Amino acid sequence: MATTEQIRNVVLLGHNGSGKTSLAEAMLHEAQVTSRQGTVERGDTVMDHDPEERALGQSISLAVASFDWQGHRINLIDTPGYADFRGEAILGLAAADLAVFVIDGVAGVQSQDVALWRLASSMAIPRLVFVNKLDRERSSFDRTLAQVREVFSSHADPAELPIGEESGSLDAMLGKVAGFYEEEVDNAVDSLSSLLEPLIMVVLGVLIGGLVIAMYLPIFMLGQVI
Ligand SMILES: Nc1nc2c(ncn2[C@@H]2O[C@H](COP(=O)(O)OP(=O)(O)OP(=O)(O)O)[C@@H](O)[C@H]2O)c(=O)[nH]1
Ligand SMILES: [Mg+2]
Repeated sequence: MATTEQIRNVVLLGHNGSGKTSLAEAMLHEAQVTSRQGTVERGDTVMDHDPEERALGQSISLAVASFDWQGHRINLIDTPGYADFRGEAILGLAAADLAVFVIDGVAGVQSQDVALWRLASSMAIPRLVFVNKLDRERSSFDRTLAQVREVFSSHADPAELPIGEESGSLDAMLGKVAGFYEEEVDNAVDSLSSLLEPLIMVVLGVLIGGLVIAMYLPIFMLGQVI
């Protein structure tokens, strides 16, 4: 049983379709609340539980799910992004200790994001931005961060960095990782050869020396005998 100090009410906000429900689903799965991660496409997410939401593939009303994380109880509030349902987002904000703005990394900061940011700001609620859909083509973390700084706050600083731009193309991501390892291997080979070179010279010197002695010793001994 969590004490009041251990409870955090976190609201997910953002333009419609930015991925709030999908993110909530990933968090619930990561926290082992669900055994299988639901998707909006399959219509089996925890947060979009209403048959109408599932049929439409979009959230209509606010939904709450809880999970334990690092000694805290997180009450996660998913809200709809459509302007028509702004009232639900306001309700979520009213109960929140923290607002997580889920921003589409392809579309960037959109109209609903701006309206909701102003609202959260006027309510003095701490805000965090999550740049989503970075696996998609034409997504950009840097471009979105620049927009966030321009539109939301110039003080926005990244706390986590994504592994790579457009990592959706697995090739590009693996290419980068492979490139990194290639560099590592090249460096290792370089340092090994710089270590081995003097050793090879010494071995060669000993071999040549031995060969010279082996050739001239019988002649020298023969000279002694004669
Ligand atoms: N490629 C990709 N697609 C995503 C990602 N997150 C969400 N989506 C897709 O984006 C669409 C919208 O996702 P939702 O989770 O319903 O977005 P939402 O913010 O909850 O939308 P509303 O409830 O209508 O405000 C769905 O088709 C998701 O599968 C992501 O990180 N990458
Ligand atoms: Mg949703």
